[in-house]
Amino acid sequence: MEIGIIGLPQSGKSTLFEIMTGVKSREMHAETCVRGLAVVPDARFDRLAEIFRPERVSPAKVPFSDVNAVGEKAWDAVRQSLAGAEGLLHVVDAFIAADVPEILNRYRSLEDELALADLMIVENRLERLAKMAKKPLTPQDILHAHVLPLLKGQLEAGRPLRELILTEEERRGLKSFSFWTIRPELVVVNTPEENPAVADAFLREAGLSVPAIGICCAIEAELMALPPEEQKEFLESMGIAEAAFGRVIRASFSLLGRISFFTVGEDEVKAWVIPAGTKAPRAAGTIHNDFERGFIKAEAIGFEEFIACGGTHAGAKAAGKLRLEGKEYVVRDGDIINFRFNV
Ligand SMILES: Nc1nc2c(ncn2[C@@H]2O[C@H](COP(=O)(O)OP(=O)(O)OP(=O)(O)O)[C@@H](O)[C@H]2O)c(=O)[nH]1
Ligand SMILES: [Mg+2]
Repeated sequence: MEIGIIGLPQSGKSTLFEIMTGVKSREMHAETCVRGLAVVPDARFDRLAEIFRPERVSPAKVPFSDVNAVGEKAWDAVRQSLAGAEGLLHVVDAFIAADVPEILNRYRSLEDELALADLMIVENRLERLAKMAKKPLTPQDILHAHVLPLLKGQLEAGRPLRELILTEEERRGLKSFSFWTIRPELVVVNTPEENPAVADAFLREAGLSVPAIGICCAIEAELMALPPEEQKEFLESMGIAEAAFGRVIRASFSLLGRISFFTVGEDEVKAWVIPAGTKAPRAAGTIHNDFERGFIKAEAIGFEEFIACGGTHAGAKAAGKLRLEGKEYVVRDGDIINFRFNV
């Protein structure tokens, strides 16, 4: 689970990465790829931490990667560094080019490059497959021979691969190619300080098929440079309720189809990150293998209900709201869970 930051040179990638993760990527010239974790803002988590006042808090985090690459080999470095990234965050510079057609041009110029890179991989593989026609084919070869022409058509039509409807098996079979346009993408429009509304105009007019958010990295960087107690004042003076980078992190988190459930107690309040649709035993396994192996039941309650019951397990139990869920239970976002297991 990782999100790779991409964008044209000098679009504000490292600035955004630094705001979100606190890792000073621009000072780390020697490192081609800088990784950092961003805390996912979650009011429910904060509330639970307030209630339990635990020794440790462990909120959900999203890993981001920022590539510092210049020169001729930059593209290769980006490709290699981000091969394992599950999702992409595309930063589009709108802080100099503040009119919509030009912003769109910038967005498209990188998207076209990504699609072209994917097309080259597809064509290479198809050529190699054609050459081995007389040799015995592996199941992987057969899958590729069957699916890749479909991908080729899609890319030639100027459409990203993520729009194709593929089976799980096909997706798995294509994984090793690390295609750019098959991965989920979030667009971040980096707006000029004096015209934040240009992002809205862009989002209205561009007709993107992927989620997008406008943010002014320069303002947010200023904000993050302040001591925490002054940050709130700064936001209020700008008439903003929440820093926009928090929304970017949250959107990145849902981009990857992740949800979180909570474990609570006086020692620790922790948000556990799982793919949406995960059943209780697998979710228990993220805490410890033994929890999955010896899974008996999940004692679960939704966050809202927990609060409605006075924010205690005793209250929840008395109200009959503590559910005992079995192996087939699909964990919901915001569940507070206590696993019963036996090994
Ligand atoms: N005015 C303005 N300048 C910005 C903004 N965000 C970034 N910059 C400036 O743009 C320049 C590039 O920012 P970076 O964050 O290093 O951009 P980058 O995409 O990481 O650049 P490369 O890694 O060199 O491709 C820096 O001089 C920043 O100060 C913004 O929102 N507004
Ligand atoms: Mg950079």
